[in-house]
Amino acid sequence: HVLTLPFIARADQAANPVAVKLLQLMASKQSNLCVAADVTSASQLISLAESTGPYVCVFKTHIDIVEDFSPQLIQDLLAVAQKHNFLLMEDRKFSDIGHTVSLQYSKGIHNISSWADLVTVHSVPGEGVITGLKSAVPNLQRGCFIVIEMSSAGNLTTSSYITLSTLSKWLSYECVVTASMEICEKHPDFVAGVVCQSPNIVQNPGLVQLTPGVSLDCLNDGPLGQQYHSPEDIIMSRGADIAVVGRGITQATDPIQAAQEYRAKLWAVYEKRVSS
Ligand code: 5IU
Repeated sequence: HVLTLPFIARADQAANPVAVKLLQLMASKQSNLCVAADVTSASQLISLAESTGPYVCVFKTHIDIVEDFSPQLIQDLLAVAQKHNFLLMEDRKFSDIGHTVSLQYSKGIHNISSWADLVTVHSVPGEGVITGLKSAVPNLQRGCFIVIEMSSAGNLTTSSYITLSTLSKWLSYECVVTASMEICEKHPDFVAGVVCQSPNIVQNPGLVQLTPGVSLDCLNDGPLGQQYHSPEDIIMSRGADIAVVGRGITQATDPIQAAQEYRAKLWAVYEKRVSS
């Protein structure tokens, strides 16, 4: 079963080169922690990468929120990623037609495809969104994660309230999951994994499950709609391979200590899962 298979064994079964690298890196670095670097200045972004870098497998950015962005920031980020051996994921959530996303990916001031090992993408537009992204990077080793379920309250990607009266909602949810997984299977060279909240969506051991909404201290962020779960819940019950932690680390009094604590707790649950 995919959940009890060690990352290193799954690396052999991954078709996307970034997924292979990621699974190997997670095993060697003993980290299934992705930090969500939702910060708005270049200096904050670099200092967070420097301080949490030794403990993470993926450093996830929203590059469009950086107010003093410059190409130098990318050079600095790449240098820190190499120094501390982590991958860069731009959480762009591409969601337009293929032609447009190919331009958003490889043009404009952020030139995402030139530096981000991984990007996130919504499956809503259909397969063209993947072929569009792929067409922009024919010669680069790049990968994407397809968003299937979100962590936010009231999101339209949940099947959790199945009753007869909501049967049609449940059926359409099942269709979204099935169709999204079909897109994954059709593009194994480019799809590294999926973003979701439930186990059993990922059946292919070569695909990685990334799951946001993790906190040791909070259950939610009030009216903003985020919903948090414990490391135990996210790795064991929800099937996450990689857990995404943002404010639990970035807003901690001591982000280094928080990153160490999240890494240790998340890795311990993964070890328990593979030995069960
Ligand atoms: N993120 C989510 N939920 C999702 C998806 C992405 O929270 O369903 I898809 C992103 C947003 C943010 C990070 O960058 O993950 C979580 O940050 P906090 O741990 O601060 O809530």
